[in-house]
Amino acid sequence: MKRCLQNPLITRSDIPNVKPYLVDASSVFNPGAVRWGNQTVLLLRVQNRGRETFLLPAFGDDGINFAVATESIQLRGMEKLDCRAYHVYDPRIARIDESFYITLALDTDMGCRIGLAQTTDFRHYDFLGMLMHGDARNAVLFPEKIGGEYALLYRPNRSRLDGGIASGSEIELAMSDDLLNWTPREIVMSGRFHFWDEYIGSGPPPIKTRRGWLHIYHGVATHFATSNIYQAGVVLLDLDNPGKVIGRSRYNILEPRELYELIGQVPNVVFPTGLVPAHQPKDGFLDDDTELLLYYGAADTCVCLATTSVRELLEACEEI
Ligand code: BMA
Repeated sequence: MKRCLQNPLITRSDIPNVKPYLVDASSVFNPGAVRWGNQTVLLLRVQNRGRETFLLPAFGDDGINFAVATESIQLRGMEKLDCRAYHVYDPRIARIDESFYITLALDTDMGCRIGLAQTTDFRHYDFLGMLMHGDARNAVLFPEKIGGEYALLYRPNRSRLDGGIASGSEIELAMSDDLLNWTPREIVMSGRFHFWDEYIGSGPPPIKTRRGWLHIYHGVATHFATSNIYQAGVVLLDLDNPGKVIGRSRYNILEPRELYELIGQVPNVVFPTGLVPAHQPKDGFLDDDTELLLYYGAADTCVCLATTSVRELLEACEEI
């Protein structure tokens, strides 16, 4: 992956003061990203000095320079929840037909849950509900139905990392008729203990190529005991049966190397959450030459961009 020379693209100093809660922001990271007309939209995870979480949209036409909105988004319908969501974070955006669906992590008293929101204009957002009941994070929707059903990848939290954070080493597939009621189907992939991706979770929603669904995920290496290393890798899933892995990168494709990735609120973190093709395919399949823009959080402190191509990701998936 090639880091953008303008990295970090968005830092705390780019966040406008949104009185009374969001003044002098502490950090901005893990953005959802999607192309909308001629613009790229980012949905930024922003924290204030109370370590409270806000989601702010940012808009730009060149994929590099963004104007951050002066208001955090409000999710209509959150009051339907029968529990308090302390933090709503790590948005992933999938376009299905003319709607944008946003999968979210919700920190509640029962643990972490997956939430779903919808927008068509990035001004009004509806909270549709919580998906599934168990502790889970890192949910991403496929951008179209597969075999007549919606498809979702998610990562159940069945382990605890040093430091107490709930994590997991399996990405699973669930299917649904209505986007709200999901049936777990199968484990798609597991972490590789002792190597770069011991604990894993989905990054941005998968993208469609003729060879399969390309999916960027994050892997956590814990074997350096005092410091977890968050990296990015890629996997290729079967087009008709997305529970089947066709290829997987042996090496990570992006790891913390630059100072803005090595040092910050949480050191040693690249956390990919948004993937935007530079050109939209006409027939639904991305060509091998298509440039891809990967937006990621660095050290849980700022937003960065690295680029690659469909071809390079497909080649990385042949490493095993
Ligand atoms: C994960 C999530 C992410 C975060 C990452 C690194 O477990 O909580 O939101 O960026 O840890 O701290």
